[in-house]
Amino acid sequence: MVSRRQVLAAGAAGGAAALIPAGWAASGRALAAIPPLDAGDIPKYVAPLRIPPAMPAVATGPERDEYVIAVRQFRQQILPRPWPRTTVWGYGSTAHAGSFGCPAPTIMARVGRPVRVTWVNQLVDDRGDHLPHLLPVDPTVHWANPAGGIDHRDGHGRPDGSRLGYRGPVPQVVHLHGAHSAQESDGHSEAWYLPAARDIPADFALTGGAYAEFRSRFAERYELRWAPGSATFEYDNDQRPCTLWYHDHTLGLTRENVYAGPAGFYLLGGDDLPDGVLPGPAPGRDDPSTTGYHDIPLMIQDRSFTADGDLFYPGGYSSHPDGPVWVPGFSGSTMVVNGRTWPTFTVQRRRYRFRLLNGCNSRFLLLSVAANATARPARPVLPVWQIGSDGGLLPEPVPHERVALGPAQRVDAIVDFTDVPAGTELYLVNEGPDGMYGGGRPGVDFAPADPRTTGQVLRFVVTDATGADPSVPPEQLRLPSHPRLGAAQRVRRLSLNERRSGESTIMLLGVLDERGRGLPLRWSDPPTEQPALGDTEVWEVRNFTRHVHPVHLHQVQFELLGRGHSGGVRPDPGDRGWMDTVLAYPWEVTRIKARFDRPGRYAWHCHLLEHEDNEMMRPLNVLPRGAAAAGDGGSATGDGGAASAPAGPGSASTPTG
Ligand SMILES: [Cu+2]
Repeated sequence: MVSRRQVLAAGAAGGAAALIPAGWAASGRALAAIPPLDAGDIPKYVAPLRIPPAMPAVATGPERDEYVIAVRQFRQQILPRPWPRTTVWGYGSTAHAGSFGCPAPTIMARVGRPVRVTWVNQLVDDRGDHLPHLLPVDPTVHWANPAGGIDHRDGHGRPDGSRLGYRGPVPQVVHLHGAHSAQESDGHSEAWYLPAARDIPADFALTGGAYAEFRSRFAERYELRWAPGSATFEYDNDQRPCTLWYHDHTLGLTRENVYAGPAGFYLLGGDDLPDGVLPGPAPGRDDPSTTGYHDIPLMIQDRSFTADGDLFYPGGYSSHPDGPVWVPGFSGSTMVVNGRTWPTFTVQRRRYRFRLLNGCNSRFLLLSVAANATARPARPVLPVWQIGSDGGLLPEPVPHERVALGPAQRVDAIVDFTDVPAGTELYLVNEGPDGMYGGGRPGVDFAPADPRTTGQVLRFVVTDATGADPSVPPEQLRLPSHPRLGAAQRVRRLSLNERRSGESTIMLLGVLDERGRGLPLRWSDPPTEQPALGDTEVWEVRNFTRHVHPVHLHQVQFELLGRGHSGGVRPDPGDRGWMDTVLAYPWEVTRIKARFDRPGRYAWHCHLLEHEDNEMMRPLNVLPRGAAAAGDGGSATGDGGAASAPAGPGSASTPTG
């Protein structure tokens, strides 16, 4: 049993790396390995902020833009010199060897024009042999499990005695997070594929259980058959302009695949506002090298490193004798923005648009702009004007002193440096916790992140403006109105639960039983969330755990209706836009509304990647009209102010009005 005291002691000795508070680790011995690189020894604000360029396309045209994007292994200067470059994985265009990066180049898309991407798994060495994972892989969780062959893929594997666990070829599949994708292009967790390597053992499964079905569906729709080691997805871009991101989504391996680096932004532009109203531009595909950017994505991630500058992720952690075992949460010891630890960004005295993304595995961020990097509580000196959330612009700009950002969430924000004297240094600071988040206020309900390390994110150095700023000040900005969803046909009552599993406590999604208690279900249990095509549903998600979980639904952008003990508390202004990931607070009911208008197999899950990878994910199957099965967790409609009363287990009933 790891006590809080032991963990803190280990953290102090090891540079507060890989904290696993008692709340995350209900069992297991003390950490077997503490990374030797002390984050306090890394100088901050040395390297300039990296701004991911636009992803090169292989073809553009009126019908669609086409890309061929691979994931490869390479080295990138993430820590400041003289530390060596870090070996990472990342995406880039196969037609441009220099384009690979972490984060990857940004895919620039437009509403109404589809994007087709062939995603290639190129985790192979120079000879074409497979590369093993950069990090320990627990083969015993419910995961892709290629070594299990056709019969045991997408199941639990066996430990093979290695402390690093599975060392075979690494499965990959890409999910465009927040996209309104057809099922075959969604990046389903069981649609993974191995690289087309020379040395794959003959008894391995080359693809996940859903791959062949989605390959046929894609071939039927587009007359294009996926090549081995790849999948081609088409994104229709038939949704509001917004900030999406793409990342790996392999069953039971997402935490380590994403941690190793593969992720990028996908900016869906449109004409919801005239050009120039918002700060811009963002990087474009054919920009001259002198272009100044004022619309900048910031992917914020926590990472730990070894003394050699390699990525560190805990392995061999538990008492399990046979190899690495899943950890219930992860907190890195450094903050990495756009692929560099604690970068510095020279801004002009003008407005900037920042697409903030929390790309951490488990860490919650509480961000503000302060003049003092280490004072706590932080004293914000500039408001962060939120203009959008996951799914597009908000009804109106919302000024925040502090912005809360859970894993996978995006905040589209404007920061106005116009009145800041040149020469001023400001800091983006983080007061979220160095461990599991249960809600509440920093310094009152939990200790904020270490102000010397993970409590700092990015430095701004303000300089004079070199040109006029045509953008509208955020306090005068009028945002376009957006449609609200109509009445719901169904209310579904769902649960977030904590259960003992062997030596660990794991988190599970589920429904409610007849007494209104959480009835936890695993990924492989029969599907319960099966909306009828075209239906609008209210989901009431009861959190029976001590932790905040970011709940993500595929296919849809949803509205948050209410929170609180009965789900009747109106959302904060920043939560009144469209979202694909919502924070579900402990002991509260989080009520959301969504319309499911694409048929097929999708998923909903917790976006704490350690949770998602160990069963906190459930099928979301949208059924053709008339095919909605009984036992799909529905109940009478009730769109009003509060949660509906519990009914039978997974009971389904028709709407009453
Ligand atoms: Cu969770």
